[in-house]
Amino acid sequence: MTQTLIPTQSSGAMGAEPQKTLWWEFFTFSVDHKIIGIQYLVTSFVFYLVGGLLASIVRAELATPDSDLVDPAFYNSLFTMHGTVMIFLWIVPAVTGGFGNYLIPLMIGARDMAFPRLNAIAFWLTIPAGMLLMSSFFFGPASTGWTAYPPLSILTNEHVGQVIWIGSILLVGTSSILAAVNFIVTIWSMRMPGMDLFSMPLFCWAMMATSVLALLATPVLAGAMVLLGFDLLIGTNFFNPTGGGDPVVYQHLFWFYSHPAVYVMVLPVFGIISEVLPPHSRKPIFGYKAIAYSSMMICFLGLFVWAHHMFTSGTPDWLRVFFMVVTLLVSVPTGIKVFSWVATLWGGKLRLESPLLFAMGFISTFLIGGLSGVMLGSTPIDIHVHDTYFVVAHFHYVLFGGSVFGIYAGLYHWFPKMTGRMLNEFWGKVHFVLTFIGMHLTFGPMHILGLQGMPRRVAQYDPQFAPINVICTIGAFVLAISTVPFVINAVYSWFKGEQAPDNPWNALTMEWTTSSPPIPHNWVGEPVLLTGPYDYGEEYKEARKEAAIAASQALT
Ligand code: HEM
Ligand SMILES: [Cu+2]
Repeated sequence: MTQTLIPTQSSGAMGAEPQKTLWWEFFTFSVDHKIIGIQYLVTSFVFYLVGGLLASIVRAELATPDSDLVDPAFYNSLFTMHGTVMIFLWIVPAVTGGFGNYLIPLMIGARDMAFPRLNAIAFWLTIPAGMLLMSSFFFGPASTGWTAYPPLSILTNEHVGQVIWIGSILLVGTSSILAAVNFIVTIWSMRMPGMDLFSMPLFCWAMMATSVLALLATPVLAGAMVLLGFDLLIGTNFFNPTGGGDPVVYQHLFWFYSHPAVYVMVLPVFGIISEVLPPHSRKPIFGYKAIAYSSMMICFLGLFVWAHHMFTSGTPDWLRVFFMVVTLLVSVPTGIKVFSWVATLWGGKLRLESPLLFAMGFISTFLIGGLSGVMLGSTPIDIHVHDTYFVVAHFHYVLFGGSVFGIYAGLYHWFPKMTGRMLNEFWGKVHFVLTFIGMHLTFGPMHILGLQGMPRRVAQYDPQFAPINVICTIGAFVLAISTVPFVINAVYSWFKGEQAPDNPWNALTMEWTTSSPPIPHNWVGEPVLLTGPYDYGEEYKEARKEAAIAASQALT
């Protein structure tokens, strides 16, 4: 692939000798944000495979109405561990720790994160957290759902597994808090000269909103976990109704974190999409400020919607109305984003390669998840389909169609920067098609199952639901297979792929102005800002030419 002269925003390090990271460095306590970012991405992807394996067993069990593959008690553990691994060990670390760490310093022209050692500590907390959680398979893993509602979670037979589960959540929570502090300080205080808040890439806005949310909400989860741990271990009665405790208080504390956690899982992905669309459609992003402000609006509103998970928990009517209204309001900033993305694509010169395909897959599936979310947000509908497969369909459209598609878009887009190699495009397309089909086949029919009344979290079900469940299970196996071309492509390309140019997509954000992979400390000399992050298309042609001349003069 040839390097055309799109101006670099910076004068430093285009064509500099790339950073050669030796394989063993990925296993060290490195303080380099790029190594830490890749450590997060690879580790969390391994956990994704674990979570996917658990999901496959769950779906295999559900291929028939009887509980014939695993016993029902173990089935409970399987979906509990699946949900926990997917959220706490895959999506959250991948989108924040992975992409956040790798990209933020590069995008704002900084040499590293504000607190590199804290950064390494945050990463190295996730490994023991994951191993701890996995170790519970030897003792009887937690089986009370990823929500661990008391009184069930205090009275569970899987006492040890539940305690391990709490310990593991506390470790990943601590890691999240440390990472959030680091992101906020870095974005706020380490931007390069000339880059004000409104000229930084939208991914940075998204990470700012995410980190504020994580910082405000995670300590509340930690509090809930500690109290639950006390109830379990030393017999306190915070949540135990027989001792005068209140289980509903747990639900409030849990969802005060866990609804924002949904935004922690999708806001960074919104950021990724805003970075992927402009270079691959050769158009400026539509509505920069609208997208930036809508991230902050989602961050703010997202803190006041948690009790929409508790419409059937005896919540008083006036409070249900409040939470319903705020929940529906969240669709405004989200709609603004979707509108802006579609408007960015509109009339663009679309380069229909894997990054853009996954980004468009994201927009379409996330939209469906958003619409079923609006339905669930209205109290009467939620009361009707609460705890049915409709809810399972909804959150997988958001988390799989949203987060996972976005992560893949980001991986295909930045893989050349991270490794200095191109991914194979043909296998990328195969991966996309299989994932897209598998995703809709698995989760689409679950809407119908839910509306027909099939409850979630059950190993056995009424035989009338069998045909649709077979479709979902086939879809899940297509999804499992879809990962194979990606894994092979990624591993092969990392070692043997076509050499990547510094800027294969002719993109304008700062990370593309240094070598692929970037040199240690990212730039030789001071990086200089020459164009806005999204100055694509005819209207900026002259400006880009001038910037190119200025850049080449600065180099000589
Ligand atoms: C890889 C394909 C996936 C398949 C086939 C799959 C399938 C399932 C199934 C069958 C359940 C059980 C539903 C129930 O009985 O309530 C479930 C639950 C769940 N899944 Fe997935 N899932 C997949 C990916 C994901 C991803 C990417 C996430 C991201 C966070 C996720 C998060 C969850 C959560 C939070 C639960 C709820 C667990 C609970 O009820 O405690 N899943 N999934
Ligand atoms: Cu929610």
